[in-house]
Amino acid sequence: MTSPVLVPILGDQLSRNLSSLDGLSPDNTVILMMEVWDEATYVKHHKQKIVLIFAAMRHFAEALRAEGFTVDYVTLDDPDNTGSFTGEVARACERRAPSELRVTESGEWRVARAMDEWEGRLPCPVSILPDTRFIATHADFRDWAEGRKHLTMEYFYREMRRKTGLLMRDDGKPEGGEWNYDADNREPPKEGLKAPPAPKFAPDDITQEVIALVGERFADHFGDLEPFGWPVTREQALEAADAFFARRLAKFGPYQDAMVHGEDDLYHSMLSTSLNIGLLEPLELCQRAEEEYRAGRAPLNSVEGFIRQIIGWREYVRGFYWHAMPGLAEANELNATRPLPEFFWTGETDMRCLADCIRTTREDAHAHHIQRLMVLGNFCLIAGIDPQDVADWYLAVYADALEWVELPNVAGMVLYADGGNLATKPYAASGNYINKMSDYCGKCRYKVSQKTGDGACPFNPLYWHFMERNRERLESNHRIGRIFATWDRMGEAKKAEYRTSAEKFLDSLIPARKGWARNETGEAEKC
Ligand code: FAD
Ligand code: DLZ
Ligand code: SF4
Repeated sequence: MTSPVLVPILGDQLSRNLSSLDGLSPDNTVILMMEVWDEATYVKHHKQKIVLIFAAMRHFAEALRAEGFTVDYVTLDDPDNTGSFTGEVARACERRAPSELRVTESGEWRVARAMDEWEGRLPCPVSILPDTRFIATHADFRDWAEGRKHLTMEYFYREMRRKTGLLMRDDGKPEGGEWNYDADNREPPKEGLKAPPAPKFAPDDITQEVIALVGERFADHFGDLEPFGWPVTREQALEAADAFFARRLAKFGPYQDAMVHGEDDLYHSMLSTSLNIGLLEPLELCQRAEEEYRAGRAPLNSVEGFIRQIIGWREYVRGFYWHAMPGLAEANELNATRPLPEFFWTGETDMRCLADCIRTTREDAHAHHIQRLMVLGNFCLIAGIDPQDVADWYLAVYADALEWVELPNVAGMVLYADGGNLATKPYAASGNYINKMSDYCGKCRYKVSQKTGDGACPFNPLYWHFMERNRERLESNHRIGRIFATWDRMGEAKKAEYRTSAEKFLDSLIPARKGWARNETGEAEKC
């Protein structure tokens, strides 16, 4: 092969219809895939996340080879591996003397900036192509956001409904007459609520080899290595999607916000890892969901809710990320500076809701949305945890975490660190919300009905402590401002009790030791 086109494919670009592969024939193309130390350690990812990415990359390489493509696959333990995308792309240029390097843009700011340097460093022209796997282009989001005071997701979502035609009637109105059926989707869990299990995929030889590698090289990273059951091929991901549509979609809506001890994913799809690394496409999932509705197998509130998560929230946070970076990574509007507590890594806390969410995170590299938002996130918000500590934790511990989706959720939705550009109000809640939406509180050491003092649910005093601390910033917010009238009506003695209880609890928190999320120096370790 003379002067081929060199196509680097990153670990979250495992899609056959990737823009960089479009129109290329196997005869004159070399595909480059790289397991690199920098990516595996810029935060110390959960062991299962590394297995997921490497195993899916190795399977994707096999599938491309079966089509006749030449794949240069650099494994982590290749003695010449330089440890970085830039180093490996430069080495591949020496090996292959390509006529052109063609790559799909990176999903992450950090890698995109490195890619911008390639043109000047490499001996061939470099084309960086748009990632066409998203429904909204960067320009779509920019145009929509321009001149708006508030970037409310709901209005962006309506644009996406119009653009895709999903759940739209011929007269241009939304199916069923409403855009959003969230009001029907807040059922608390019934006693004994249990969903049909999501499929788990037994690791084949390729995945077993990666599990052994990760066990050896990343032993000090957070999380259980096994059992590992995530889909690592498109076929497995399609099987997981089939199971979701057949068994869970119909009840996805009503129980979307419910939490049950030990029932980790309830009616959620468990498809985020497959979507985020490219095994599934957002539009194909939404079209399947719509078919289930049209065939009468799933109600509109469930189907609309599922579609909104994908063409609404997922597309919106991606647009928001590129709109708000690089500032978003530094944002700290509420001046939160408390270090993340050690129990986020060990799970050792008597707060039963947090312990259960951290357990599922450790066991599965997954927790569902309300666990991430209203238990783990809510705690970080009202306890005033430093946004960078929180972002590192979420980026490290979830198998579906890539910065473009993790950071807007953490800094914007959970912590209000961006000053309310993403969320219209902070999602702060006392123990009452968790008690209503879960079965956690009944067997907790703390009493959810007790507001202050020893034995009171810590969410209760922390909630008021947060409100009082941030009064100046929050009072003018029409969605939350009225809460201060309740505070003002409280007697001084009651207020003092809240303050004392919250401060006593905050003082008891042990900060996480350095080295859980990043190594001590903050630099990627040497391979
Ligand atoms: P389902 O509940 O079945 O939802 C279907 C799909 O909708 C998901 O697979 C996902 O692709 C999409 N989706 C739902 N909510 C969101 C959202 N808020 N933002 C973007 N997409 C959404 N999701 C990630 O994919 N990666 C992350 O790193 C991530 N970090 C998060 C951090 C915080 C603090 C919060 C509150 C949410 C985060 N989410 C993240 C969103 C959401 O929690 C996960 O997408 C979801 O739990 C994945 O499980 P699932 O596939 O069963 O989702
Ligand atoms: C998350 C991840 C990890 C752990 N390792 C690799 C890797 O070795 N090689 C690779 O191509 N991609 C990896 N990824 C995913 C990348 O971090 C992701 O592709 C970039 O951040 C761009 O979005
Ligand atoms: Fe969580 Fe409070 Fe309920 Fe315990 S009582 S489970 S700490 S909300």
